[in-house]
Amino acid sequence: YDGSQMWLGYRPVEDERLLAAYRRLASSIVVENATADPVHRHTDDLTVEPGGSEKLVTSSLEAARDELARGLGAMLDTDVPVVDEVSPGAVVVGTPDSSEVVRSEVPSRDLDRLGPEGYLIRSVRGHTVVAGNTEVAALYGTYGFLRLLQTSKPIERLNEVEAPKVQDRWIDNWDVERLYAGNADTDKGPNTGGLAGEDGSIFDFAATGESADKNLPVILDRYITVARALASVGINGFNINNVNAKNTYITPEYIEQEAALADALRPYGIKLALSIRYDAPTDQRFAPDTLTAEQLDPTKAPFRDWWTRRATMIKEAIPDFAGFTVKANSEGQPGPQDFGFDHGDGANGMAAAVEPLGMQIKWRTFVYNADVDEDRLKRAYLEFGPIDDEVQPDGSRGRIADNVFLQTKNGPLDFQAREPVNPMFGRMENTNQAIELQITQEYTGQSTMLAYLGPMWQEVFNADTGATDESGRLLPKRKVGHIIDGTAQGHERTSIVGVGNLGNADNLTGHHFSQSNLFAFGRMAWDWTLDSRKIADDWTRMTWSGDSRTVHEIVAMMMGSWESVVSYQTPLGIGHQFNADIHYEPGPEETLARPDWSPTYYNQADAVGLGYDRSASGSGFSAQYFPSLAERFDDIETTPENLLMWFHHVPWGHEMNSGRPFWDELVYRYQMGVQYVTWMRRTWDSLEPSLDARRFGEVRAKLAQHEADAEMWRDECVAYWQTFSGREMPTDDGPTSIAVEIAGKTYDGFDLSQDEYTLDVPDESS
Ligand code: BDP
Repeated sequence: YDGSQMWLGYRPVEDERLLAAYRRLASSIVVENATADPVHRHTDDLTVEPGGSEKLVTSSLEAARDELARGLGAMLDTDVPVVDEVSPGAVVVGTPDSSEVVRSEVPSRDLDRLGPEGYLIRSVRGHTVVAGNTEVAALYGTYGFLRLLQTSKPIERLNEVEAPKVQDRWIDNWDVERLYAGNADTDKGPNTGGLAGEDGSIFDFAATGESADKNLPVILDRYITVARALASVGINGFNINNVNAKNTYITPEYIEQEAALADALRPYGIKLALSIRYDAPTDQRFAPDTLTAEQLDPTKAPFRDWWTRRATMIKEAIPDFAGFTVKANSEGQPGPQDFGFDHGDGANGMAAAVEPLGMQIKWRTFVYNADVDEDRLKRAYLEFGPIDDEVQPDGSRGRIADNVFLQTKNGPLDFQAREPVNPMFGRMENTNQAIELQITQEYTGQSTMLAYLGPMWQEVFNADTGATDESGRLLPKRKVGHIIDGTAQGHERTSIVGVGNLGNADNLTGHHFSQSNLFAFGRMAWDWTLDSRKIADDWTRMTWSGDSRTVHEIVAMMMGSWESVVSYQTPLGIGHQFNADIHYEPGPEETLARPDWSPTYYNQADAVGLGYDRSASGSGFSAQYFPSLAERFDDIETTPENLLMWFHHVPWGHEMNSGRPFWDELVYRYQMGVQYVTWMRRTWDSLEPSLDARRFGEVRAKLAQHEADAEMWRDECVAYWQTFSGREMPTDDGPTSIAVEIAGKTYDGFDLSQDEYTLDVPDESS
């Protein structure tokens, strides 16, 4: 095992009784008409790289059939034949169109409830039927069925019904720039390159003029592996380039290569999308079809027609192309404001251009001003709120077109390990919104630190926005998850986007445990109410081992790992203490050219205390939340301690819930985070006998580095804060070594209170 199959390695089932049952209940495969409806293919002679072990399939049902043969064959250590006739033990996959068995055995009212992507898995008189309304849904069901075996579940009396809560479940792979994970060449720190085909990229695209030499397009083995892995968790969109977009991606040469990639991904239900630059029409490479800067008026024909022409060119090669993602007027990227228009005009101009082609625009809201006369965190809502609220000629509210999603990061700053929820969720009411989560670990240890982010996203989706209706009554459904799945505000179009972590490393994500974040993202994009611990348990069984002690220990490591990163990097709500550029090491003392990129701007350290006052007495950012939340954040006593310094300049002597002064608590937090890593390293060592040598060794080496770097964070930050607090280092002089409960198990030796490692997820009914 080298990790290159991710969670689809299909280890042989070890438990004898389970194996016998599985062999009896999954003894043949029936997929009628598996190749009857080949999906569109633009590129003739598409081939997998020489020597590749993956294969190109022509339809989703063929993909399902092959995956079953491969997965069952490997797990049951016997050939499971593909046959035409159903007999006891058959696993039948299909849709009402493709399969006689589905038509006769699954009542149509059961299928009606599934929608286009949902599936059911049902035991019927000794065989199993996996059915959906579309071929892709049947493929999702196939992966769902295989997952049962991969996680040692009984498959005797199955009656599973699954349908995604959200329609668009996308990866934005920030290839290659900012590839924090998955890069085979650099272990730590991002690349600064920019194009697919450059160092670290998962894609081997040829640069302009090179395709003939490279004999491209060729489909690399790993594209198919990735397609299978993404489909196995229901990802259905793949934006392949960085948001700081290069126009190369919309040149004919790249479009050809993208079309080949789209052809390979299509059977897996994955649509391609691209990030673009707002001012691409002025690029001389597109001459004679270039515009002048004056023609970048998003309300007029030249701009819109240009984008329609370009999108049409893409659609001819990629008929199901999903659309464009736009980072405009953000961190130096061009946008409508450069030409006297606002974000609404820009988004609507692009949207009108692609609407006739059935495409959509994802317009990012990650905007802030260079001139920080006010709190950077307030910027997005200041820009977009009024557009969302604007009364339209027909009396409705909200100016932004329906084929636009505003794509907003979970927190108001920038993917910090813990942030309060972004007030845009809830406060924006009349605009389709996509949430953007960061799978690649930019601020959470990159490809060095073991940080399972499932619990973070669980916290995000379950965060209470405090949303009220017009009369001020709390909405019954007001969690971030409800906003995103459309149920809170009645939106029909829904979307979740994860910034991906795929690169050219053997295991595709750099750290073996980063795979768990891709897996968890997909599972939660499908159903945000899933429990991150159960997801970790599934992933561990699928990826590492079926042995229950091993699984238990690995899951325990994973469950506390994110909180420990928070503790030794940015505890108690202190955001963005990273040194410039790299976003890996600490730099609390740094003041950069721009204040709002500077750790000192965020920490506001002085002799009084630490943290940024964003309450009513400070920047007033808290007022962007619904009133109940604003009140809570305005008062230092009611602000959750894990968000304290997001909202308050906390005096060094402030008494914390533990009874300790803030300074002591802060130091303990740093220490606790480090101790957790030490505990993980030791626990991992103890698992050596039950794990494969290569991956065990690779994770072991990462954990050693992880521990050293966690210590560096603690030592640098604490020493720097001490120059302001002037206080003694607290020592462990009492009953401070409190046992910590992580994932149901108690561990000794952490110097902090128990609840720090347990998830505080409000009850669904609340
Ligand atoms: C920041 C990254 C930067 C991205 C930016 C964004 O450091 O590379 O371009 O987010 O989301 O976190 O646009």
